[in-house]
Order: sequence, then structure tokens, then C-alpha cells
Amino acid sequence: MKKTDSGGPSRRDFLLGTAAAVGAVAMVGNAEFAYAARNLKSVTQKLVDPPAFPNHRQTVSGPPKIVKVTLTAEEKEIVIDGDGTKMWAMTFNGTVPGPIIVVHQDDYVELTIVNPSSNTLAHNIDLHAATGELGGAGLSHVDPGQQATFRFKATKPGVFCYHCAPGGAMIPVHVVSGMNGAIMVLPRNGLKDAMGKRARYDKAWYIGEQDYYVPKDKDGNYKTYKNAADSVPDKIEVMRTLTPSHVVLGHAAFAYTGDNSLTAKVGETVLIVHSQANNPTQPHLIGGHGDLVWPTGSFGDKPLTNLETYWLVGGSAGAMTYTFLQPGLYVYLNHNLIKAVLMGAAAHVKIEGQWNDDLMTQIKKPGPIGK
Ligand SMILES: [Cu+2]
Repeated sequence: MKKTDSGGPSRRDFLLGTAAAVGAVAMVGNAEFAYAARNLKSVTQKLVDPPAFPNHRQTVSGPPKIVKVTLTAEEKEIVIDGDGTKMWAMTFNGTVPGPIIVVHQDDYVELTIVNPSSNTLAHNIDLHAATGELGGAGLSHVDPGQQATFRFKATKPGVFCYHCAPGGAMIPVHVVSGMNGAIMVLPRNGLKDAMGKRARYDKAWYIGEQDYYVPKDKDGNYKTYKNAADSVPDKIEVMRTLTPSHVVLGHAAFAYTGDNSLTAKVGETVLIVHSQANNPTQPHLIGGHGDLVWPTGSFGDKPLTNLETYWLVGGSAGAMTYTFLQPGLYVYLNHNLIKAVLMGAAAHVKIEGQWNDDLMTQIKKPGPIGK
């Protein structure tokens, strides 16, 4: 790994060595604060593959809980476009993006990270929802063959991204190899609209946007590698150009189209959480709107209303709700249309229901001009 880490020893020490030192302090902790969670009930959250959400309640009563989740680092070769381009992905639980975790404000997340011995690299997790050194990256740093568990209190309501951050150049390498996801921390009494009234949703989709930097050989063909570690030096050279080879929603270009399209019915309200751990983006639903939008991801802030497109800064997650009013095909995309159409950051949304002529109707079919 040293060979490929162009960050040099001082930056590695800063990003990793310091983490280990601070982690050691945190581990001995302060008893007064360390065991506030001691008497709380634990539940295990069954994480699911995106774009699905785990089963969850939109509101809760009673004391906070300890929510146990396990993320397993999995290095795997995946196909990232319709041409069959292969890339060694670095994943949480085998998916790009990693699964979305859902808790409520003041719950404790007890996270176990597993790095199987079949992997070639060290991994960890920095959760933007966590308060404390490096978002947990120091406490969760595991080599192949190791696992670790740490706990944090989800004090801030909103949607946040998480990502692997194992030190130096490996931080962006792992992030742009797919090792990122999101966590949603719901207010205990649910989401509120712009007037302060309860805002409910019927279903929820988690869209992780991903930029990939796949190296090409001298003939212009995408290169393949024998394992994840082997792919790193060439990948760093492509990353330095800041020009991705692919920008996708999910694990591959146009992953959520055809049989994998997102589906809902007229009248249903959908919460769409969108994360981008490395670059800014501009989510847009062609044919619909963001009825309520939290562009910064903070559920402590009033949502914006009726947006066409919203902005999402790199290294964050945002959320919107939309109640579908018309059946048919919608496209959910990054409204940088070059990234959407030429690079793959677009998804199809199929809505069933009855057409409303009042909202849109065809007056005259296409025909010769002047007739
Ligand atoms: Cu990693």
C-alpha cells in the first residue's frame, strides 16, 4: 500500500496515525459520558441493498435505542456499464453505494465493521452523522482478517453520507471505488413540512451517485486487474485528471432502468435520499418536482418547496419528497446532462395510475407543418 500512497508519511501520520492515538484516548474514555447508553434496549437493523430502505418507523416514542448494524468490506469486480466494463469495486456489504442506515435522533449506532481475510486492503468508516474523532475512522480501522465495533450517538437529525477513509491517497481511492453510503437520522417525531406540519412518505429510495475513474490501456480499452490493490496505482493517475470515466446512480451506468426501474403509484409520496461522497451534483426529477427539499440534508432546517432542481455539495446527502400526480415514465438524474446521458447518472421512474388531462394533455398529434 505504501508504494501507491503518494500522500507521503507525514500526511499518513496526520490522517491515520493521529486517528489511532486519539482512538486510544477515546477507548479509555470518561465513565461519566461513556455509558449513557448502558440501560438502553438494543435492536439489530437488517440492512438491505440500495435503492431500498431498511424497515423503519417514521416516528418513535419512548427512550432512544442502540441500533446495531454490521458493514462488511467486500472487494469485488463488478460490471459498471452496458459495454461490460469491469472495475474492482470496494464496497460496504457488497453494494455500490453501501446500504442506507436509518435511526432516530439520539439513538446510538453500534457499528461492527468486518474486513474478511480475502480482501487485499485495510478499510474503515467515517460517518458524517457521528460526533467524534474522524467520524469513527480511527476506531474502525481494520486490516484484512480483522473486525471492530464502535458506537456513536446520532445527535444531529438529517441525511449524511459515510465513506471509507483509510488514510492518505487511499481515502479518495476507496471513495471513488464505491466505498460510500448514507445514514438517515430522523427526528423522533418525524419530518416536518415548511409550515411545521408532519410530512409523511409512502416509500423511500436511496440513490447513491458515484464517479468512477477507470484506467485505459494504450489502445483506449479499459484495463482489468487481478485484485483491488493491483488496480490502485493506475486509478490514482486517472483520478488526478479530475475527469471521471463514469458518473452513475447506483453501481453502474443506468443501473436503475428497465427491470430495475424505480416504481410507484399516482398519489404516493416518495422520499428520495441522494448522496455524493466526492463531487457536487444537481438532482432533478424530469416531469416532477421536489415538493419538499432538504438540500443540505439537515432535517433541523425548514425544507424548501416546489424546486425543479436542487444542489448537493460533494461529501453530503440531501433529501426530497414528491407526491406523484401523473402516470408514466419519469427520469431522475443529475441535471448535468452530460453526466446523466453520456456517462450514466440517470434512473427511470415508472408510475402507474390514471392520467389527469387537467395537468397535461395533447392538443394535436405531431403532423405536417401547416395542416
Ligand atoms: Cu476501504
